[in-house]
Amino acid sequence: MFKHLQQYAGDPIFGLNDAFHRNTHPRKINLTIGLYYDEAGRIPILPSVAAVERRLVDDPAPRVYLPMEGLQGYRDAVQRVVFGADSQAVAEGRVATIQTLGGTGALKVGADFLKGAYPDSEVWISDPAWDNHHAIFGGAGFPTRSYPYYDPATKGLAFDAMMECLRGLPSRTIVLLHPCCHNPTGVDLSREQWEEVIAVLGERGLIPFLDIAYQGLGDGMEEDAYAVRAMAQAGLTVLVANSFSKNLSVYGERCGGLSVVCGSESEADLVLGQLKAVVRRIYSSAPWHGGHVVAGVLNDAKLYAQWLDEVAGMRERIAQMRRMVHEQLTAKLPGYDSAYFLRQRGMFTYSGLSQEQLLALRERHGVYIIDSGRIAVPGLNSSNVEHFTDALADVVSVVTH
Ligand code: KET
Repeated sequence: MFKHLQQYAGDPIFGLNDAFHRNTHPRKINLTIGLYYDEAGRIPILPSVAAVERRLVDDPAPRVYLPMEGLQGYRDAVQRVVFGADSQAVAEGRVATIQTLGGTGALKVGADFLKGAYPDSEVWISDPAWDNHHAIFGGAGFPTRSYPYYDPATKGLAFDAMMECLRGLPSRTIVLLHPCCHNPTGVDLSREQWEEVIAVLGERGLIPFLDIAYQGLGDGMEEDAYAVRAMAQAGLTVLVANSFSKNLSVYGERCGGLSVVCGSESEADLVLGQLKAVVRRIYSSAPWHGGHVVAGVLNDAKLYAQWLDEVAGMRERIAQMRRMVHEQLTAKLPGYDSAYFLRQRGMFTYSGLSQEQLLALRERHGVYIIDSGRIAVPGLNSSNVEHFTDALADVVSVVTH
């Protein structure tokens, strides 16, 4: 029955992560996937998360179905973390929020919801993109297009080209944006640039869809949410997909949220109903365990404060690795400008390395970086960073000179 199907080419991120695990190089380094590793190269179980999990075991509760929209305490916590404790839009009851299956689930529910509301819109995605954005919105039946974002010449933002493109989009076009820690480039907008984007979104009647998967890993929990809050404040209708996979290190628990900021409380009620309808028809309800873990951490004042410290620790370690790489490359590769390691934010850095260089890194040094040249910085630690910069110095000087 299914012999006519095409072979799935695999995912460029998960595929190379698997290849890394098969490699036997003694000093191999995994810089493929957006997972946070600690200084010992382990994926941490945050103490705040472990504390809640112990409670859930010691005082077990029946694993009932959650409501379609998820746990109330979880949804409240999403609103506080993403929009801020003092959000006017939240206070006015204008934000419809549901618990979702990770950030990916939030994007999928949002995409299906928008397909019902605006079936003829296009979805515009940054160039380059997290590939799954095209797949998710394409899969929901939208044509997807790209707006300019990254300038390889400066390894920075192509802001003028981006703005020119946004200014030309028809009303009700959906624009996918990353509030912080852009994946794959690590290149973010400044607050002044966000203000300009917000003005154009408002003037043109565009629909911003924000994907915030790395809140707290760039400049800080509040700082990283600037664009979300500024858009809500400006009165825009905006969708926000957030993920707790990285900042709570609960990847496999599938914990995210989808929020839609609406013009009024009654509109938010309508939207919430439609979001529930989408959830019901695709997976019915969100996970009980992950929901209770996240709500347990975020709704307990002590654990919440502890979690903020844990995220600060991750953020500072990433920043330190960026500084170490820059320092070592400056010494090992004079003439190679590695300042982009310092400028780019969050988990990812966009290296601009060629396919030949990436292949040499894998084959000669066991250093795994995905084909786009995106480096997942948390795979580095003080024990392997020398090997990484040696390897980079080798392929950059050998292959290009
Ligand atoms: N949005 C972005 C921008 C993102 O980078 C990821 C994951 C997600 C959403 C998915 O979040 P989740 O809560 O896991 O559903 N990115 C990493 C892993 C992946 O590709 O799925 C990555 O880019 O390596």
